[in-house]
Amino acid sequence: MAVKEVIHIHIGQAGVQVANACWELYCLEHGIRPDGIMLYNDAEKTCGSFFANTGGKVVPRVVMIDLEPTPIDEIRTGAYRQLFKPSSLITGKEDAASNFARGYYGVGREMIDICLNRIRLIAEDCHHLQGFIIFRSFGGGTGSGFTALLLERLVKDYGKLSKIEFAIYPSPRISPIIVEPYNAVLTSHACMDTEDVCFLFDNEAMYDILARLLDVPRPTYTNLNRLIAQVTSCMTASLRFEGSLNVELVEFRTNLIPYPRIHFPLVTFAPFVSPTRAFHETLTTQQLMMSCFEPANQMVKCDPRTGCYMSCCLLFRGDVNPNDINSCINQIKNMRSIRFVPWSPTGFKIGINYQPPVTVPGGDLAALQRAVAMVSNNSAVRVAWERLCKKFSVMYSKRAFVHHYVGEGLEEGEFKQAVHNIKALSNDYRELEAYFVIVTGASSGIGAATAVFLSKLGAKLSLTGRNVENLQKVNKDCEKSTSTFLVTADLTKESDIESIVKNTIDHYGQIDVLINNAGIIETGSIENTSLAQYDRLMNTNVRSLYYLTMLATPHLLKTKGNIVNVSSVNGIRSFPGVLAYNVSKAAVDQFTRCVALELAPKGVRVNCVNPGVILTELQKRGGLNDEQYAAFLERSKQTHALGRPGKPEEVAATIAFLASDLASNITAASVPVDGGRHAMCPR
Ligand SMILES: Nc1nc2c(ncn2[C@@H]2O[C@H](COP(=O)(O)OP(=O)(O)OP(=O)(O)O)[C@@H](O)[C@H]2O)c(=O)[nH]1
Ligand SMILES: [Mg+2]
Repeated sequence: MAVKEVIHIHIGQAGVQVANACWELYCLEHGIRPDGIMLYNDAEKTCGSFFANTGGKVVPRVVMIDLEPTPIDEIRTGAYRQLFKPSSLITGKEDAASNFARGYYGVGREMIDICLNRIRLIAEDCHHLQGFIIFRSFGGGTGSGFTALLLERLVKDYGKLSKIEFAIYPSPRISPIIVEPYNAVLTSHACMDTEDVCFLFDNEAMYDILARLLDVPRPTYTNLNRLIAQVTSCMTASLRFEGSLNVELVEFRTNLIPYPRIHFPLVTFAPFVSPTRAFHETLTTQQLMMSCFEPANQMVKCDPRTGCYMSCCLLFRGDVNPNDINSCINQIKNMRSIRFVPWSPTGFKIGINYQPPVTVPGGDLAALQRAVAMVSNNSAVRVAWERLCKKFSVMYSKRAFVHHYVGEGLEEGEFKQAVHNIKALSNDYRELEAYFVIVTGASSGIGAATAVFLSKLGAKLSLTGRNVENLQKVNKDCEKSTSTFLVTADLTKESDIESIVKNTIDHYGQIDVLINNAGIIETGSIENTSLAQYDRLMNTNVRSLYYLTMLATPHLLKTKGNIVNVSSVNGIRSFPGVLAYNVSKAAVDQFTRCVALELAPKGVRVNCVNPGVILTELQKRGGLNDEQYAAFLERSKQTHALGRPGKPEEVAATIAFLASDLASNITAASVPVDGGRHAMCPR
């Protein structure tokens, strides 16, 4: 098979220092001495993609660029000085002073052509160049500014070739540079369309991994960089060794990036075991996989359980059994905390490379038989952007430090555009996380309040009701940013119920929550009720809910969603004068519990709320005139322990809670929202 070459480009201090660690490890893995001589002639270990072979001696296909000399001088005089071609080590005289604009406009422009020439020389030496791997920091002036400039030019010169980036995300705990949020936001904005994939490595996350899991209480850049090298090595093993899946750079893009902007996959690695603990710990393939879903093992601090996955690749190396992987995948698919977007099949892409991991002697990681790097596109990564934008905005609100950038040629408007773009990016991610919720009876009362409440939380709503005009009014009150979809439906008609589910699925593709809210009340006792009344109440309050739930269940099983029914205090207590209503609401409570038990093994929760008197039109519509209604409200002060009737928003809040993951351990519950009325007995 033809070798497809990759050129590494290391930019700025962080990029260059990471190069030290990466190439040290690559050399160890491929049996290459620090002077580039191959230790043994093992065809399996040759690495034509990363190294050019010039007759017994190999030379990394790499360019290192820094606007100042110090970090690269260390390579020029270090242990690996004979490995790299001197012409591929490019330095200027003065750095970009932690200023994006200096790296992009100022000193960067003076260096760009020479860098492109050196890259071209290496590219000309390749037969099937597949792309570039770029290492740099977000926070430095060179890393942020010069990289943006270089990427622009690379796109012009090398169009379709992959540009994959490993970017060091700033941590105030490690670096004292105040303007890093500016640089990070400006560079992310500038590179949005020029890089294909960008893997973030948050210095703080890695610091914590070293301190907590690897017994390195005060990690240095060397420790951090060796960690990055291990993870990178695992991610690129298949590009370097023969006989494995995922052999091309472009596959990262194809497999992980559903939309061009959403190109910041989360990287997780396992196992993190220090050499002193290596004798006690052997992780099975299954334990290894499970650790990939531990936030502590991630390179960015965020909680993927709150986000959703668009794609997921597990890249194994060493002694792993494909059967173990497959059985573990099935287990993972059933975990509630792992949520995929509806349009992405819950497919896990697996790569296995049977070469065991290698570690640097005296390093922080134990040499183990197997390791895994997981790269997944999860929307939770947006918090990394939100953190940056927040810090950016605090400084920018006072225009602090802006003059340094303007002085180097950056227009002030760029600041606004950049932060706007990155905020939009985090909203793009947020959109992907939205929950899709059906609310019946949404045109008034508790249903309307619930719709408005949920819209504020970012839910995508499918609102149903009989009255279009009222539905449209409610829609106006909903947050503009969330989309609502209206289905006019009369729940006493089977075909209307069917169309609620069908239209919602056609429109949104999924259902996460069903809120069965619609219901009616009528007064009537055993002495004056009728079968017609019984049918009306049972049809609207029970039969419709029964049928809608039936139809929605297959979709809720797919999303491991949940159901909230709106019952009443009348479902759990008995009151005279509203007989059919009481019976219907008792049925709703029983229905809730039974369905909850049926669906619990499949991860779907079912609960109901039991409101007391709530200030809505319900009672009036149920047959009370103004005078009677006023008296009823007055009496409510006595019948509710809290001394007042409730508000629709209070019920909405409880529904939202039950529908959310905050209630992940609640099912089959009837939750009174009735000011304590259910507990009161006359005395
Ligand atoms: N992980 C890691 N981070 C580093 C290293 N060196 C610097 N950083 C981080 O990178 C950011 C600073 O950027 P540098 O790479 O030093 O800056 P530069 O690209 O050389 O740009 P200028 O010096 O401003 O021209 C800070 O967030 C540092 O914490 C390193 O060796 N490893
Ligand atoms: Mg520097």
